[in-house]
Amino acid sequence: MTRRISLTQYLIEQQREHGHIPQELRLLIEVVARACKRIAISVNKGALGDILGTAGSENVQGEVQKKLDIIANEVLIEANEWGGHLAAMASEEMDDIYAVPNRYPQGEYLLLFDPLDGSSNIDVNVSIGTIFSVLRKVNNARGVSADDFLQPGKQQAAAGYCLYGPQTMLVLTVGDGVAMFTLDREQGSFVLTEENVRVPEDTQEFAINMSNQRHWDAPMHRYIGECLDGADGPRGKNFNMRWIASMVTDVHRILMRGGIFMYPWDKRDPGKPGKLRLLYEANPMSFLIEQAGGASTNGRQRIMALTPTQLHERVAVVLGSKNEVERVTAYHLEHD
Ligand code: AHM
Ligand code: MG
Repeated sequence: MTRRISLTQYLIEQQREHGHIPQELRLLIEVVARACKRIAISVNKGALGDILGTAGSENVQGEVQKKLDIIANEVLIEANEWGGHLAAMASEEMDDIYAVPNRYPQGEYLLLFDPLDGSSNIDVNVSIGTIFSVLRKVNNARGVSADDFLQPGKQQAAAGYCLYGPQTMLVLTVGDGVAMFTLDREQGSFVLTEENVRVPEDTQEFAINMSNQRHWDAPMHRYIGECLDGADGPRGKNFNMRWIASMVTDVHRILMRGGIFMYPWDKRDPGKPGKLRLLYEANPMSFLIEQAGGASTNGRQRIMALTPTQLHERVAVVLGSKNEVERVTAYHLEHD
């Protein structure tokens, strides 16, 4: 059975015994966790907290913002701006970066987040989440700009998500495997419930929005076609399908029992590399999946090796059980 220790104790062990994280990073993760607890309270209130529905505004990507998108974004900023660990934050819901105001001390870290992932599920009471990623500001010059955030995902110091589901769970990596914490509401603290999470290398379960099938490229038709052919087809086995439309929830299932998640490039908007955001969604999820022994590519290259050129850059995503991700990637490379 997993040791029942708190997130604080886990992080202190990472700092003290394993030397994995400096104190500043530990405190930063604790603040993110505290913000997620506040978001969880709002999520749980639902209609009683007047948090459902749209806010009447659009984000930089032209998507209609939900009230909860905005609330979660504000909670994360307010919780993190004064602690002294951060130089700036960037969010899926903000056009530009948010530099820590001058009245607070400046730290060396950069925090990136998708404050409320799975927005289409908010109003229908289906699991949603918060995704976060931590980078170090490598440029020592004074001040901070969007360019400081344009680092490949392999440079992440930490990443994780908080899942607001039947249980509220925080899932974290600081580059030493993946740990999962469940919120104990009576104690008000996250308690370690899963350590050394491993994604099985093989799977018979895929996650993709099948309604986009007609827009896919040939390698995706081939891969999914073979899965659908089942035991009589070239794969010789049957596949099951799941699609929650909350990446946090689909990735959580894959961390727990394996599977492959795909949001590929498609012909609806040929100039757009994919739907999901590299910095706020693909990189942190790739870090978690790789730390659990899985793989993550954009169909051709390792996602965490990509150097972003803009803050809100999008990317195609294929992640999860290693052998399936390698197969999808090989199909793309063979086709090129
Ligand atoms: P969001 O950050 O605006 O919620 O969008 C991201 C979500 C992912 O969580 C999910 O995998 C995907 O969008 C679902 O897209 P679709 O509705 O096209 O199936
Ligand atoms: Mg999202």
